[in-house]
Parts: sequence; C-alpha cells; structure tokens
Amino acid sequence: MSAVTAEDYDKAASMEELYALLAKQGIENGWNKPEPSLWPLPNRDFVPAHWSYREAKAALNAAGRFVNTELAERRNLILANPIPGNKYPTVKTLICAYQMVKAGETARSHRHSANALRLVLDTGENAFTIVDGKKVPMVSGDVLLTPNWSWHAHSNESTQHAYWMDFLDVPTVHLLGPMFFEHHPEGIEKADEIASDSPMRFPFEETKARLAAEKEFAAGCRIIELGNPPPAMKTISLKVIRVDAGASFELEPSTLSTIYSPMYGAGKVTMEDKTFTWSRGDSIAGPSSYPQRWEAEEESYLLQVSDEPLLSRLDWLRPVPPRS
Ligand code: GTQ
Ligand code: FE2
Repeated sequence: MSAVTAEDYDKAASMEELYALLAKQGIENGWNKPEPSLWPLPNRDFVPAHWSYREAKAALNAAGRFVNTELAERRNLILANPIPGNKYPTVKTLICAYQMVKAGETARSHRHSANALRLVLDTGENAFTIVDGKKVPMVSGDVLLTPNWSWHAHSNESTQHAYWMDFLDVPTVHLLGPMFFEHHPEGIEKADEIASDSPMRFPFEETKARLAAEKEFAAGCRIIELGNPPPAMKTISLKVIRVDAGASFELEPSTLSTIYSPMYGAGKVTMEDKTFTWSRGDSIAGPSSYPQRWEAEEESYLLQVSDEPLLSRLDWLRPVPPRS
C-alpha cells in the first residue's frame, strides 16, 4: 500500500519531514490540526425557528393540485432548519414535516427503520393510519406512533382533506447508518378492523384528562409523558405540556434537541434573542444549548418531541451553561 516504512520514520530529521511522511500515509497528526476534535461546550450548529401551520396548509393545498400520491410516496413538506446549506434536519437528531392526504385518497404502505409519529391537525371522520394491518383513527389532537419497522399507510375515507405533522428520527438514522426501507407487497395493506384503542394511539381526550389530574411543575403548568411505559419509542420522547392562560415556564439550555407543536392554544416563545408568536399546528425548533421561555395567552397544549431517551441512555443529557 504505502511506500512509507518504519525506517523512513527512523530517519526523519525534522518535524516537516515527519509531517510529509504522515501525509503520504494519509495519517493526520492529532496535535496540530486547524480544527480541534474536542471542544469545551456543544456547538450551536442549529438555530431556533418557527413555521406557521396557516402557510404550511396553503402550501399543502397547492401541492395537492399538482402532486398525487402515485408520484409522491408521501405529500409532505420538510421543515429544514434555516442554517446555510441545510436541506433536511429540523434539529440535529429529528425531522418534522407537514403532510396532507386528500379526501378519498390513500398513501401506500411502507416500513422503515426510522421511528415516526404524527400529530393530527385537521381531519374529517374516517381518516386512518393503517398500522400493521389495523385502521387507527386520526382525530385532531391525537398522537399516533409508527415505530421502527411497523407497516404504515394513510387512508383518508372522509370528505375532507386530512392534515397532520410527522416527526421522525431519520437524522439519527443517517448518523448511525442503520437505514432500511420497504414497500408493502399489497401496495396498501389490507385492513378491516378499526382499532380506536390501539397502543399506537394517544387520543387527545385522554391526554387532556391525564393532564387535568397532574400536579403543577410551575404555576399554571403541567406536564405528562406519552408512552406506556415511557418513552413511547427508543429514540424519541413525547411530552405534552399544558400551560394555563397567562402562565409561563422556562427551560434552561441543555443538550436536548426539541421540536414543539401547539396542539391547542396560542402564545409566545423566546429562545435567547428570538421570539416567536405561535398558535395551533405551528412548528417550533428548539435546538440544543438554547434557553426556552414559553408563555401562553390562552390555555395551551404543547407537544414536545425530543431526543431525550437517546441522550439520557448515553449519559449525554446535560445542562449547557448560557452563552450570552
Ligand atoms: O407518513 O410514512 O413526513 O415515511 C416522512 C417519511 C412521512 C410517512 C414523512 C415518511 C412519512
Ligand atoms: Fe413512513
């Protein structure tokens, strides 16, 4: 392979000669690199960002005029974090997208190693995600899981378009490499049974009742974790925070990457020097190392999607000191 031998190194008479030999072998010295490999605090390579459902819905409606589900495996709009050159992740480990399936339309069955979940925004009656052969109803405010390798299709048997948000751990799969994807041999998997009580479904009514029975963690603020036992999925934590009208809470900067969607309500969030005004169905990226201060103008339910299970399992869930 390399023409460099031990004797060449023995004969090296200067640092320059040593560097030249190393370079010939494609070996980098670890002490004199332009960029260090280790640094004192996490890089802040993603930025806080906000997308409004109102615009996303209009964009999906436009896509509905031009793109059918034959052409598009999924009619989805990916919320890429607005940092230079980024075309994909919403925060470092997670992706968030808006998706629409038109009245009467289906999106075919597939499965993948990436874990996914949906927050249902607007549907008529009889919109379903078919998960492993069962029709799981999609009702506004519901959270539906399609974990690693479960078959899933979307079937909108209502007379209204169905809109929801998808959250997936695909950027984590990209990093670690275990990507697998298959189409279902039947196109859309046959399903007769409606499974309203599927363990893959967290109906909003139950979420609301659980929160009402919960103690406050801050004045007017309550939190629960979805999943039995939590977390619902190996890589993703799902929490719902109820913030009463006029109440607020703060999260110190940490290594967690978070994405939020208000299931109901309206308010503001400040992440360091950025403040966003949000309402139902919006999407907010809360990258690691940024503080968050959430304020509700009316009673609000926030879905928080994060990479907590991954970070805590690896002992990498840590506070990060404020930067500014
Ligand atoms: O609905 O199965 O936004 O597989 C991205 C990938 C949705 C889905 C997305 C997916 C899906
Ligand atoms: Fe999928």
